[in-house]
Amino acid sequence: MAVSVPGKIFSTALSGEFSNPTCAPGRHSIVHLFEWKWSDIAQECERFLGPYGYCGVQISPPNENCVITNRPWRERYQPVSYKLTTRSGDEHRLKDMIDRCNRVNVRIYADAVINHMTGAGGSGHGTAGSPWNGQTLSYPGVPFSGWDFNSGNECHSSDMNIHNYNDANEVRNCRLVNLADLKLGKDYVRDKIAEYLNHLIDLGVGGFRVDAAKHMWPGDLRAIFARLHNLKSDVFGSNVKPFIYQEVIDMGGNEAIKAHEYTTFARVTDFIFGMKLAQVFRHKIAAKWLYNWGESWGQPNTNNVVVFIDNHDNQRGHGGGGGVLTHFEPKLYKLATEFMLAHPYGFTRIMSSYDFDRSNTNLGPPHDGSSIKDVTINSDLKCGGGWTCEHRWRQIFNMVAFRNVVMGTNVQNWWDNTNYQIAFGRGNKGFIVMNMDSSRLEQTLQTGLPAGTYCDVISGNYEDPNCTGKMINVGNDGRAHFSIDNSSDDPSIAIHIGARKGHPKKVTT
Ligand code: LM2
Ligand code: CA
Repeated sequence: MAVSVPGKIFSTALSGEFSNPTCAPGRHSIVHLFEWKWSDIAQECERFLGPYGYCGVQISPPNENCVITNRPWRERYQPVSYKLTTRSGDEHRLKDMIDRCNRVNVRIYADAVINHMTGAGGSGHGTAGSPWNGQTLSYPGVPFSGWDFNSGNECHSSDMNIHNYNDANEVRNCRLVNLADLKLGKDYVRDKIAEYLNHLIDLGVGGFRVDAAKHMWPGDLRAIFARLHNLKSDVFGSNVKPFIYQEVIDMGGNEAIKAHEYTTFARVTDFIFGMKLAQVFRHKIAAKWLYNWGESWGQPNTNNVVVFIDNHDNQRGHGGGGGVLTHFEPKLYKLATEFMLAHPYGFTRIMSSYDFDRSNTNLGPPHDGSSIKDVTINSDLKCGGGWTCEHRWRQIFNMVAFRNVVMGTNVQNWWDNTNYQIAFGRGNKGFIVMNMDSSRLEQTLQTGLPAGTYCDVISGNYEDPNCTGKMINVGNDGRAHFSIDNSSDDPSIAIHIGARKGHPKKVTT
């Protein structure tokens, strides 16, 4: 059944002041290098992310955090001050990384934890040596004191914690898992946070992921963002605002807080995306329904979202819950990621993980004593030493390039077998065929592409002048024959004009 779907990517909806990704031209995806050291990220920008067409990197929170026994990853979500020293490196390393990445056209987006400080209760010293006391709410490294936190005046729950997600006041003024909740209505608090974010902007970052945005009033966030500097003009040009994407977990249910409260000024992370795609690739919803993927599935406007298959929380059953696909199920994970990158909806983020035992969801990154280990790179491009590096999987990095090459085109030439075999094109630039069905796919399809011999970028690479994987011949009529064994590890084929024999290879536009 051939259906033509009118594409919808150039929306008329206004997007916010901070919604524009600040990628270098021709680049359209970021990767979260979760818990990597700054020195490793600097090298990764130069040796891989730049050459392979990535736009940028989401880094772990760069500010001082509390030190927890066995150094779980989650200690980095308990700020002690805004000094730039963590297990990933100090300010000098951070600056070196930002400069080196910017030089090869890769942007840095910092994870900004600004809703709270450490857990209330306990005391100690942070990763930069600053003392903190969660009993008295004293954080002299900023400095913040008890006056700077929400109290019983603002939060009316029995124990100061959040229990009722149907009460917006409680969700925003009480404590998220007992974390000391900052009083963001105060100018002093807003100023300190803006000073921190401006420090990062002046070092050259391109923007921020805002942690726990659901737990902050949109008006408070706007007041903080209004204080932000423009990005460094030598890198980004003049009058460019930071790119901001806010973590708002809105599954489309009945909770009090909705993603759309935040999308008039910046983007939100779209949690419906990974949940629904997991249902499709786990055979709970037939793939043919993807023909109208995007807003029709209850998701925000394409210009207002950052999309992803999994993130550092939901891949281990934290925030936003389980059920998503992860690197632990590589066949389905690759297919879902290929679909995400082939489809025009949203601004795409790739997760790059480290291995962990799923019975210990707190386990920190590969380490030697208290130091994070170097990321090791094998001769086949993959990583070793416990680093998973999904962003280096061929099927994924080649589809990052596919997305760059087809950007600006609509979904066209949709085809499905009424079940789990689907195919679609992107203008006259790219075409993908996927077989999640229980039988072989054997089809001649209209690709919309110019005649020629194309390298399938799922089974191999285009190494000019050769394809290392399958080759697909597109005839003068735009049609090509596809044959996909459903039991193969990679039951999909993707071709695009940046990997066409006899033409120069392209990974960006
Ligand atoms: C986020 N987004 O809104 C992060 O993506 C998520 O990783 C953070 O939680 C959360 N918000 C707060 O920044 C993680 C982790 C929690 C952990 C917190 C703080 O998912 O489990 O909470 O970081 O480290 C932990 C304990 C919790 C305890 C709390 C305070 O798990 O039981 O609460 O610390 O001591 C008593
Ligand atoms: Ca709050």
